[in-house]
Parts: sequence; structure tokens; C-alpha cells
Amino acid sequence: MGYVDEVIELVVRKNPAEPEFHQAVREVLESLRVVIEANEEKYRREALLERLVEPDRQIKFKVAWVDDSGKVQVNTGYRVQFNNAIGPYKGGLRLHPSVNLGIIKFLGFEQIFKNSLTGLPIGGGKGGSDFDPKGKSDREILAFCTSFMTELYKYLGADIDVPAGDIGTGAREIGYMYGQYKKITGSYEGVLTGKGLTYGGSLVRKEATGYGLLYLTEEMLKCNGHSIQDKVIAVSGAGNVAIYAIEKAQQLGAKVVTCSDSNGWVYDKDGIDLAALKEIKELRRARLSEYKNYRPNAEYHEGRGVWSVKCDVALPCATQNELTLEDAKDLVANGCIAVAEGANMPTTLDATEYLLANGVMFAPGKAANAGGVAASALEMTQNSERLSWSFEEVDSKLKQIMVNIFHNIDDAAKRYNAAGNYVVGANIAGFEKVATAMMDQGIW
Ligand code: NDP
Ligand code: 2IT
Repeated sequence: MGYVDEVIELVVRKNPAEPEFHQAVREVLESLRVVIEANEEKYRREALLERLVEPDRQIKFKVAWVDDSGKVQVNTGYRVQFNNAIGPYKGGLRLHPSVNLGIIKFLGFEQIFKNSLTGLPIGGGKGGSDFDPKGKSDREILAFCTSFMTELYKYLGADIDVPAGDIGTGAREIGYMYGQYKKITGSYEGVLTGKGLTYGGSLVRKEATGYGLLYLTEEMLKCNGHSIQDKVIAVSGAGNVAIYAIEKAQQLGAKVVTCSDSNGWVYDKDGIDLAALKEIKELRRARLSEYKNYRPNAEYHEGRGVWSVKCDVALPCATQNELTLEDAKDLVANGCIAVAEGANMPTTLDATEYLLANGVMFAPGKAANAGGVAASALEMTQNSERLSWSFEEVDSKLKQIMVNIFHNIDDAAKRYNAAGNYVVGANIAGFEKVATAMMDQGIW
């Protein structure tokens, strides 16, 4: 059996009941096959792949807090510090009832390669909890975040591990966690990113994942002879990534006709009303079903279905495995030419294969959504130099980073005889730097 297959088998055996982690490892290692085979003896002797798929550290802890009725609630917290070969562990905190160790490990593993692709000095990590922020009062959110950080702070530091937002963790949660970190340690340091603008946050961080997704998509379309202008775009999700993807798509002259949350989805053939969406989601933290109150001519459907509409470009921005083989078939049948992942691993492996086989341009999440963590790294830089850059300065750096990522993954794919396969390109380009750094640093 080849080295790649051996390590995939090892991961499945050693990490039972973690299907998302298996899926992420399989996708990366399959893409690396050509690179690994060219260096098989050396990599085997160094156990490079075994070291890459084993997190440096996995922290699991109790989070007890008091709800509004006075009852004590208990959640589980996680932080997986996966790999710090090229910089401090960096990655978001997910607060969602579906969170378990396998999901955090898949996200942490992806983050290693994504962070490498940004070209900035950040390693891979991820964390979170099975806490469900939906329907909780501000006081309950504060109680949870305080308890969560009371344990997590032991493992963090501006040069050690720097978490940020992800599903269910936005500016409010980061603020509460930062306050508790500061209270316990007395240290005013850039230990979280996505902070508020009055206490060390960076302009453009809020917008960065969605904007970055569109910068990369625009470059990918351009290099393949298309323009984003006037394209019809289907977006899923209605959270941080989706909202700012829609905003930038509209600024670039495209028309976004869908968005969704976990209850249902909206089809607005005239183009999504962004002000209404922001009011519903950012201000009122309400359900998407309310969109019809703002736009009576739009359709609201319960359940899933965004990928059934006719579109040129699809941008999945909600969660993992939300775009299945059936959805991919619908997209191809409806003439979709490009898919770019705003979320982490939103496309199933068979759907990805189907899209690639049918000539759809496909930008994988570790490249396409890297703008968020890239802006986080720019926030760390500003914190270190105790300065704040203007919106234009951060935005232009973000755009340059996303354009560079596209060209790096495009070149890597070409170098390995896989021109146009950006999955292979992203995995190889992300891996090369981390592998070199690991081998240069001895055995750990
Ligand atoms: P938010 O919490 O702001 O929004 C998430 C959106 O996705 C909501 O509309 C939510 O609906 C929907 N959603 C979440 N889980 C499910 C589910 N199981 N089924 C259906 N819909 C779901 O999160 P973000 O926008 O920050 O994150 C979205 C994706 O982007 C995630 O995959 C995240 O890992 C990834 N990402 C985020 C980055 C960031 O900077 N924030 C950076 C890079 C990637 P509802 O409100 O009903 O739950
Ligand atoms: O998945 C991701 O890249 C994020 N949630 C952002 C991580 C970060 O540290 O900004």
C-alpha cells in the first residue's frame, strides 16, 4: 500500500467516529499524492504525514454557566492546537450545538493549509463549544463566554495561540472573551482577533472573509476569460461570511438572488436587499423568514434549496457538507460555471468531483475563504506595532493577498500537471511551505 493510503487508513483507525475529520484528511492527502510519491522515502523516514495529521495538542474542558432561570448549564469546550510550524496557532471558535472534537479537528486541519496559503506567519488551530447561542439573552452569552475563557486563557498568548470568530462567534462574543482574558491575566495583548474597533480591532476584519471570497472569485473568473459583472450568484447562509460576500458581489456589479439560514431560504429575483438582510440578521438576530416582510415579491421556502435556482456562480457560505452531489447536478444542469467556497468544506467530496468533471471552476474553501484569517493576521500585525491602518490600506492588502493566493494555487496545479484543478493546487501550495518548515525544525 502507498504511503498516502496507509496514512488515511491510520487516521480512520485512530480517530473513530470523526467523519468530517476523515473527509478533510482524505481530500488533502489525495491531492498530495503526486508530491508525496516523488519524495516517498524521505517523507516516510521522517514520518511527515503521521506528524501532520496528529494535532500538537487537543484541549477539552468543562464550561459551566448560569442561565436566566438560575439553573446551571454545562457545555464542553475545545481547542485543538494543530500545527505551529509557520506561526502561532490561529483559527476561529465555533459555537454551535453540532460541535464535537471531530468537527474541530477537521476545521483545525484545514486551517493549517489555509493559513499557509495567506503567505502570513500563522499556524493552524480551531476551537469552540457545543453551546447554542440562538435564543440566549445577552447576559447568558456573557456568562458562557466568561466561563469559557476562564479555562481557555491558560493556553493562549499573542505568540502562542490567537483565536477569532466562526459560526456563532461574532464581535459580541469576542468582546466578552477578550474582557475576561484581560481581567484574569492583566495583559492587554492581541490574543484574539475580530476585536471591536475601539480596543485593537482592525478595519475590514468584519468584511474580510466575504470580500476576500469575491476578490478571489473575480480573479478566477478573469483568468478563465469571464467577468463577474452581471453574473447571477446564488449564496447560502445569512451570517458574517454570506452578508459581506453579497455586499462585495453587488459592488462588483453581480446580482445575488439567494441566501439562507438553518430554517429556510430566500429567492429574490430582483437581487437581495442587503440593508434588509443586515437589519434582520445583524441588528435583530432574527430568522430569515422575516425577509418577506421587507420584500413582499421575494420567495421564502422552508428547508434547503438554494442550489436549485438558475445561477452562473454558486457561493456556499453556511456550513460543511451543505452542497451535495444532487445539488452539484442541479447547478451543472442550470449552467453554473463556478463554485467558490465561503464556508469550510461546504461541498461533499463526490459533489466536488462531479463539478470538476463537468468543467465547473471550483475554488476550495482553504483558498477562497482565507481572507478572514488573513485580515486577522493583519490585525495581529497592527496590534504588535500599536498602530491602526485605514480601511483602504487593509482592504488593498486583503485584495492583493487573495489575488496572490489564486495565482499560487493556479501555478501549483500547473506544476503538477493538473491545470485548472484548484483543489489540487491549493492543497499542494499550502502543504509545501508547512512541510519544509516542519522538516527544517527537527522532530516534533
Ligand atoms: P455565522 O454564524 O455568522 O453564520 C452562519 C450561517 O450559516 C447562518 O446563516 C446559519 O444559519 C447558517 N448555518 C450554520 N450552521 C448551519 C447548519 N448546520 N445548517 C444550515 N445552516 C447553517 O457564521 P460565519 O458566517 O462566520 O461562518 C460561515 C461559514 O464560513 C462556516 O463554515 C465558517 O467556518 C466559515 N468561515 C468563517 C470565517 C469568518 O471569518 N467568520 C472565515 C472563514 C470561513 P442559522 O443562523 O439559522 O444557524
Ligand atoms: O475558518 C476561518 O478561517 C475562520 N473562522 C477565521 C479564523 C481567524 O483566525 O480569523
